[in-house]
Amino acid sequence: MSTVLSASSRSLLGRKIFKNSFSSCDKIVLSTMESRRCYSNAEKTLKERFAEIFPAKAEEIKELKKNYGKTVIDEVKLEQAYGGMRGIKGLVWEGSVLDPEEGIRFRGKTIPEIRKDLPKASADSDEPLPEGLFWLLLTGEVPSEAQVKALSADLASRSELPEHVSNLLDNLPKDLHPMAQFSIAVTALESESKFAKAYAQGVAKKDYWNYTFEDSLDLLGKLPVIASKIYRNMFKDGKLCEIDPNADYGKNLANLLGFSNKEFVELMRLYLTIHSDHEGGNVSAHTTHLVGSALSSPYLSLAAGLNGLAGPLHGRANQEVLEWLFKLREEVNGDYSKETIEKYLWETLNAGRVVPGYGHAVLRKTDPRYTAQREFALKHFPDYELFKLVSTIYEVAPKVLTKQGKTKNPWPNVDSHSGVLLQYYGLTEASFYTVLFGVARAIGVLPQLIIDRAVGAPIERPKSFSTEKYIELVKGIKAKM
Ligand code: CMX
Repeated sequence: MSTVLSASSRSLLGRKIFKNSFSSCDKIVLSTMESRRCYSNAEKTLKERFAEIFPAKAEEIKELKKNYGKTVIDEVKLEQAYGGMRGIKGLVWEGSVLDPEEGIRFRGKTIPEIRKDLPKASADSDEPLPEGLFWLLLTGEVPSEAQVKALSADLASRSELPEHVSNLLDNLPKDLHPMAQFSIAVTALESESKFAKAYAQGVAKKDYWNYTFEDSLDLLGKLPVIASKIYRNMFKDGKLCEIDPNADYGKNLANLLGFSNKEFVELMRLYLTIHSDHEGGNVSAHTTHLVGSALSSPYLSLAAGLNGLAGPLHGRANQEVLEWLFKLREEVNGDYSKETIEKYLWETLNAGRVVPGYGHAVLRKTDPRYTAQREFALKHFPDYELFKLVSTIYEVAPKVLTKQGKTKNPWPNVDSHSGVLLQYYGLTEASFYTVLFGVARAIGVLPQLIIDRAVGAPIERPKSFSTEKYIELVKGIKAKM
């Protein structure tokens, strides 16, 4: 059974909270009348606010380029070209900046600040609404409670899957990895792309963002249904409950997956928020942005990003962590002493494998996303066996990795903790975990795609050299010194 909301009920939902709001593509361009309406920023829809904000942003970028376009902002060493381009400045990402010591800031806000400042679902809810973060990432503003509610309703109203995508998912081999299924379904949604259709009809560049915005919200609305369909098809009875038009994004995702426990709903809100964005250079964010720069639709761009997220050194590390933990549990037979865990860590390293969930390309301290999840566990299930195991590993692994002397960051990252939280609430199928990361990542990367289109970002095309050319280059530079 699929989730269905008609176009008319969608538009009703959108207008229930803001009677003047609009969200569908039939009102793509803000009319003079709409732009003259006089109500406060706290009443405006996301699309209205973004339409007001981005011209100033585009102007700011234009001025910056005019005044400082020739300013040198970085120098590149040869080792960086061969070292995964680590640390080279050259990307623009508005939503977040990652500090190696402090961790991520979303539009200037740390994770504790986000948890405090973003609107909540209700008075008895502690965790932020991820759709509120989407608003913040796109506009730089914290939305009002009513604005987030309207956005939740708007996203729920866009959740219906086209029949061909539903059938496609139902007919994929049950042993195909969930991330492959996820990427296939998102790619197949290309049939719905308003951007692709508008582009084929010759839409002007200044209007690209409108269609990208609509595709992005349509896509976000459908992701919980796709993810849950994959989960229910692979691991449960294949049936999906109806989407609740009055529920928030995290609650709908939890319900669709088949988990109505209140704490699990809270976990989903936290999970989606903290996994969303991690500045622009990580594989999934960079890939989505890169593919989008060729004017591929949000569907094709996100699918490309998801394929990157599926790699074991990136998002799939959350699955690897669980598999590694289970092997450890099996091997140590209930002995969770530090000595036994240290021995197991060395066995992993000596076998030439990485310790999943530890290390990071940018971070040099414990990931605050890890800390947020640890706090959640401490609050809700401090005595859970797997949580205690993860905590003991946290005490041992950094020392072992430091002693090994290879990794630049011996501290845990986000993936080190997420699986244990899901295990506690009964979502035990680890191969599915990266799909949840993917739903969250969409919340982080789609705002930048909309911004890219709004400010007319160019196709991305850095320069590459062959090794022969680099040898020529460095020898030439040396000779001149
Ligand atoms: N265990 C063992 N060795 C590790 C390690 C770990 N957790 N982290 C890094 N190293 C090794 C690297 O493999 C590398 O070895 P070589 O010189 O033999 O190639 C060396 O230490 C230096 O690597 P680094 O500069 O510290 O790390 P990178 O920026 O190259 O890579 C990352 C970063 C995350 C891929 C790496 O730390 C890793 O493989 N961690 C385990 C997988 C993981 O948890 N990934 C999830 C990251 C978060 C996410 O994207 O979701």
